[in-house]
Amino acid sequence: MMDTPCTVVPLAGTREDDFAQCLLHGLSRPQKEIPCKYFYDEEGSRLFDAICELPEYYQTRTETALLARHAPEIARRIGPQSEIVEFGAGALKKIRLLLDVVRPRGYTPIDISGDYLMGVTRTLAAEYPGLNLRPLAADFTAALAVPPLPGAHGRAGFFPGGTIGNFRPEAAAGLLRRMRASLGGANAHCKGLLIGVDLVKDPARLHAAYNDAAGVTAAFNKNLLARANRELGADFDLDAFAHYAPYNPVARRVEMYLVAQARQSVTLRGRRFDFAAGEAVHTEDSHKYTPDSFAELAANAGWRLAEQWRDAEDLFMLAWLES
Ligand code: AVI
Repeated sequence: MMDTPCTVVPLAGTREDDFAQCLLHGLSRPQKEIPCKYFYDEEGSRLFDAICELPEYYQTRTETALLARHAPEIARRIGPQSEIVEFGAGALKKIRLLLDVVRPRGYTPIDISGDYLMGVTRTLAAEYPGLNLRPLAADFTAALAVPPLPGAHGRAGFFPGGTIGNFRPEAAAGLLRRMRASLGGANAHCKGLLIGVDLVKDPARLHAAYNDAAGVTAAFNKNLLARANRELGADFDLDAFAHYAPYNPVARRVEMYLVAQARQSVTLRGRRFDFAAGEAVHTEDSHKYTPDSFAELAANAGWRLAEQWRDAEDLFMLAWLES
C-alpha cells in the first residue's frame, strides 16, 4: 500500500435509461422482452450476490481463483503506476485481488448506481491511502470519454464477471470497440483490457448453473416483475410466471425467460398487456465462448487476444486483450 493521502474525485457521468419506457416498449414487441440490465436494483443485486455463492454457479469462484493465482502475470502486463478503469464495477470486490499486486497510481470504477458507487469507493479509499480514485457514475455501455489520470503510466481496462456474455455478439463487439476508444482517448496509453469470459462447456453444467436447486436464479429473474410492481405500480402476479432458462447449444447461450402459466392481463402505467398461456418474456441471454470464438469477437472490435488464463476444467477464461 502507498502512504500519501487518498483522493476521491468523482467524474461526470450519464443516467440510466428509463425503466418505465423500456418496459412499455419491450412488452409491446411481438416477442416480449425486458432488458437484462434492469435486473440490478437493490434487491436484484442482493439476489445476484447470492447466485455468485451458489454451488452450481461456478463462474465467480473460478474467476476469483484465476485473478488471485495470476495477479503477478497480470501486473506485469499492466505495469506499475498505471490507471485501472473498471467497467460495471459493482461492489469493488474483484479489484481488491489486483490492487496490492499491480500497485496502480489510480483506479476509475464505472457504475450506473451513483450513490452506491460513492459509498463503496470511500470504503476502498480508507483501505488504499495514496490511490487516486475517480468514481464515474455512468452507463458503462455508452461511449464514455474518460480523461486520463495525470501522471499515470498508461491505463488498462478491467471487465470481469463474464458480463460480456450478456450482450449479443454484434453488441458485444460494439461494446469492446467503445471500451477501446474510452481507454485510448487523448494522451492515454492503453496497455490492454482484462476481461472475464465464460466458456462453452457441458450443457448439463450450464443448465444447472442457471436452474439452481434453491431457486435463487428464478427469484432473480422474477425480480424484474417485482421491480415493475414496486417502482411502476404494475400488477404482475409473480406466481403466474415461471422461470425458464434452457441452454441452446447451437447458439451457445443460456436463454432466460419468464413464461406465463395461464392467460392473463397486466396493467402498467395505464396500459394493458395481454399474455397467452405459455407466452414467454425474454429477459436475458448469456453467451458462452471458446477461446477461439472469443478471439474472433475481440478481433472484430480491434483487439488481439494477447494472453489467456483458464482453470483446470476450462470453465472460465481471463483474457488479456491488446490493440
Ligand atoms: C452477470 N452475468 C454474467 C450473469 C450470467 O451468468 O450471465 C447474470 C446471471 N443470470 C443468471 N444468473 C446469473
